[in-house]
Amino acid sequence: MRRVVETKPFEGQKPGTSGLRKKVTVFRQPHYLENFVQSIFDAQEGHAGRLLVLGGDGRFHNPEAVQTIIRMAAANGFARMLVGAGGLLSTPAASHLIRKYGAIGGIILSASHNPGGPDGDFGIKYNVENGGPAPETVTDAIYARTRVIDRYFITDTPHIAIDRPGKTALAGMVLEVIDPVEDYGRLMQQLFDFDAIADLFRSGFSVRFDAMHAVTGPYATALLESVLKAPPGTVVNAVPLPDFGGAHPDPNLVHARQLYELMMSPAAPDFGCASDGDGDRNLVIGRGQFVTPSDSLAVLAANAHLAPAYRSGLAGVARSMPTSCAVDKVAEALGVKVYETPTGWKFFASLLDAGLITLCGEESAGTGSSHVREKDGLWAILLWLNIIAVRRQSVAEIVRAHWQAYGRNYYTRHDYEGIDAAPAEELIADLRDRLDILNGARLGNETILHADDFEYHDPVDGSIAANQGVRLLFQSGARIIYRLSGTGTDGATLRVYVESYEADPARHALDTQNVLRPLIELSRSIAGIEARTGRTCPSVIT
Ligand code: VG1
Ligand code: CO
Repeated sequence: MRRVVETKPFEGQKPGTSGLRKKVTVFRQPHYLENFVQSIFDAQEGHAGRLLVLGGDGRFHNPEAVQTIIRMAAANGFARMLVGAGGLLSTPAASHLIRKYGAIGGIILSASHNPGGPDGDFGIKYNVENGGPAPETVTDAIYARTRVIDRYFITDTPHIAIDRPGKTALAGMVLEVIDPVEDYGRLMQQLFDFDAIADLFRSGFSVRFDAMHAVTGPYATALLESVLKAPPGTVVNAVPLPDFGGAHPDPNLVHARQLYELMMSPAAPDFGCASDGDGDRNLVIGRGQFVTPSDSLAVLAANAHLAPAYRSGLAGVARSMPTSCAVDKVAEALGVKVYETPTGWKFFASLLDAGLITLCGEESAGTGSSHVREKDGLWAILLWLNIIAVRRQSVAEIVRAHWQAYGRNYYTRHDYEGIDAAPAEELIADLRDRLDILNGARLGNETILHADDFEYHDPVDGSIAANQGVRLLFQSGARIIYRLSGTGTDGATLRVYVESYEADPARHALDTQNVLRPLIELSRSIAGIEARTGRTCPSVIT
């Protein structure tokens, strides 16, 4: 039955971040998970009698955490819970369930693209009633609670079977275990022309979807293979594993190397794609043609009207500040507004709720739309396939025609991972201190037109998010941006984003790192990266 357990305040998530991400070893400490879950519940007034959604990406510690959270939800007076069978739900599927069934919110167990396993990472995200990540008012309230918490509620229920769909009663709460794919699959069929995509597959168009042993395996297998009849084996690494098979479930050119190499080889299928741990990111690679996430957002915005859900056009678009300006050109051509937001999906969710935008995305391989309030990996891949099914062109043809029409934004992100937190913070602080000097500075062939620390004013609720990254905007249209990651669990990660614009089609097939080399060198010298961090090169280039 319901038990009250005494506990002590603890260090929860940092204010301003939308989830708690820590090593599994931290989460396994007595009361740690319980404290955070109780802090979430305590911060949500009126949760008694409501519905809660729960699922995760299947990583190590997922099963234990699901058991604990179900017992705590029952003890905290929730009326009903929807839990994905096997404890699985992708982030976008959880967002959809919250919205569709009117839940007060949902708990998603994932550390996204971070590695899993006993020595890997675990995480909890809390999404609110609109299906999106908790806004700062809520995360601040949760944080405040973690500083004073002194008890949590839990039931003594023995192990709860959640392997198969079904309904049970648990200490006054109705627990519904549901197929994690069904509702989401139905939504995708409403948005896209599944007949056209099935025709494309029937014509011999070949796809490889790398699920990276993470949560999208069951989703992609159900939709691509069972519904759309792509040949069996189209989805690889399809079974979610607690340690993702020992790899990082991060769909970038480092961790999805095998897929990249296949796509650049003579054996390449027509379309290669991948998603991350919790299914909200996407990577798209055509035969011989890598698509940067920033370009992907721009191409999807320019072509979305070819899919049924977006036939009547886009209300507006949004990109995170570090994302390349490629989509801005499309918005201009479409005559719609483009919003520039800080990194993180909660800012998009506010614009989506207000109906100001239909499509949005981030350079970190996240793209999404008004259909949910999270980025959605499989959705982006299906939109690409719907567009190809209508245009009947290869990815390379579509991307090159796009550059021809709008110009090309050469773009790269250099990550310096696992550096010490103190010098990383000093590096950013020092850039902030020098903004006045940088403003108008002439550096080689480039002049900085504008230097600032990005500050966002939400047009819907007027809230302000300051210190969102140092921007150097050059006269040529080039940009260099510096910010520190908010999602790592080892030291600090410095992200440097470098971009330049090229209108001339004769210069559209050049090597990105070569084109950007002078700017990359500037980015290193302006911030004194080597002197401050000891790093002579980034650990990940995307
Ligand atoms: C990273 C990405 C950011 C993304 C966030 C969550 O954050 O850069 O664009 O929104 O991860 O993605 P940061 O602070 O490390 O740069 V996921 O797939 O964890 O939900
Ligand atoms: Co993710």
